[in-house]
Amino acid sequence: MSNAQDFIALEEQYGAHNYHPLDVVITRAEGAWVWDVDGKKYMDFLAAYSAVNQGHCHPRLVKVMEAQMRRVALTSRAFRNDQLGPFCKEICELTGFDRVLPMNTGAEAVETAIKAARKWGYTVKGIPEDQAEILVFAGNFHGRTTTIVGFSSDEEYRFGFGPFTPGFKILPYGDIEAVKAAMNPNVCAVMIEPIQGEAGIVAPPEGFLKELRNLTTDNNCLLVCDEIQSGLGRTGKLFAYEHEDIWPDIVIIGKALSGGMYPVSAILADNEVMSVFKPGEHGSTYGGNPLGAAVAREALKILVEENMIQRSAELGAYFMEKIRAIESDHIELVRGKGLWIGIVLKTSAGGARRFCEALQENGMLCKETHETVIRVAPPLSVTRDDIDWAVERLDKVLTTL
Ligand code: IF1
Repeated sequence: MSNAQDFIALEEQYGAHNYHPLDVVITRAEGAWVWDVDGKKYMDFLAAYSAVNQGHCHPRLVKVMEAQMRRVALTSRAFRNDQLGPFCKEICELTGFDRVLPMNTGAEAVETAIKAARKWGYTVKGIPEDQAEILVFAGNFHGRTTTIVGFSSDEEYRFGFGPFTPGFKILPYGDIEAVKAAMNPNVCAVMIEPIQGEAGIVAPPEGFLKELRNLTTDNNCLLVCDEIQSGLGRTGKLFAYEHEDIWPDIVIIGKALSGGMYPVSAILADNEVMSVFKPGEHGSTYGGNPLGAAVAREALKILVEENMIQRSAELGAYFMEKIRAIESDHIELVRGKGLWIGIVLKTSAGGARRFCEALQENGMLCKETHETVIRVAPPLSVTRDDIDWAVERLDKVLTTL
């Protein structure tokens, strides 16, 4: 079988229709580039929602995966393995946290953070049983489990999936007064994306995270940062919360933790919080397995050794400047941090999807978000020449369509 239409037809006939992807059928990838089944080459400006920050099929990751798969891939946590310990040590040294708890998908790590926060609320803070509250923000995206979609503010994600887990309150993103008003002794945590991805690469007002940190400290509750998409170099820092120089109580990571090879997620926390988990109280068959631990170790090393965090900061600033210079009547504003840029279109532009389709024609794969935002988030291995190439095409599409 070779024709793209055949592959699409199979998916349409036998797959659930829970997505509406661009009709590009990818068969191969390398670094910032992907190839479709007809041999056409594209620059990947989504990077699997930041899971391939290190670039597609990074040779070092492929090598480690291969070698580890031949040795041992899965032991379960009933036994120990020789990759988990080194992984824990290395990630703690890199991030500065005391401890790590590995899981697999992002949503699982979010669930883990929710469990940690609640348990901390009951066992350390002394919240009465089943009364713990977690404050979250409108526009959030933390995953797709029934608990998580229950506190989404987006009907598309939640409609028809109830009844939902109680204990969450949704507040306007970036509104410190709203958080103050919602504070009460039963609040165990505030959970936030330091920059909201799905909402369209939206940052809270400057100083908000710092105020939120102070407020949570003053009210004896935890600050939980979901860095699944914003973390591991995407915004030009290891973690997006570093832009405001704060220290969260729990950090949730996933996606690029394995450089796109295999799902690996985790939460990071200091001793006081992480020690709420006792043997048997939480876990997962695959979480902390030797294959995942080995690939995550290498993925983190690549970020550091290939200066990807600094590249994100520098090339992101360069890219943003170039995009801002595009003279198009369709552009409302350009926002973002590092190599995470949202081109917000005016309502008169007729939606971002048609621009993404035109960019696809021109060899660039982008994914719109919230109808009006073109999301630009290439692998952090992207070069200045790649960016110049992309800007030319963005300019063409945004000025001629
Ligand atoms: C899909 C969005 C991005 C995340 C944050 C947790 C998770 C995600 C901040 C859950 C996942 C993904 C999932 C993917 C599309 C995507 C997405 F548009 F839906 F919102 F990236 F912008 N926290 N984000 O961004 O992690 O369980 O998926 O590993 O189609 O659901 P997961």
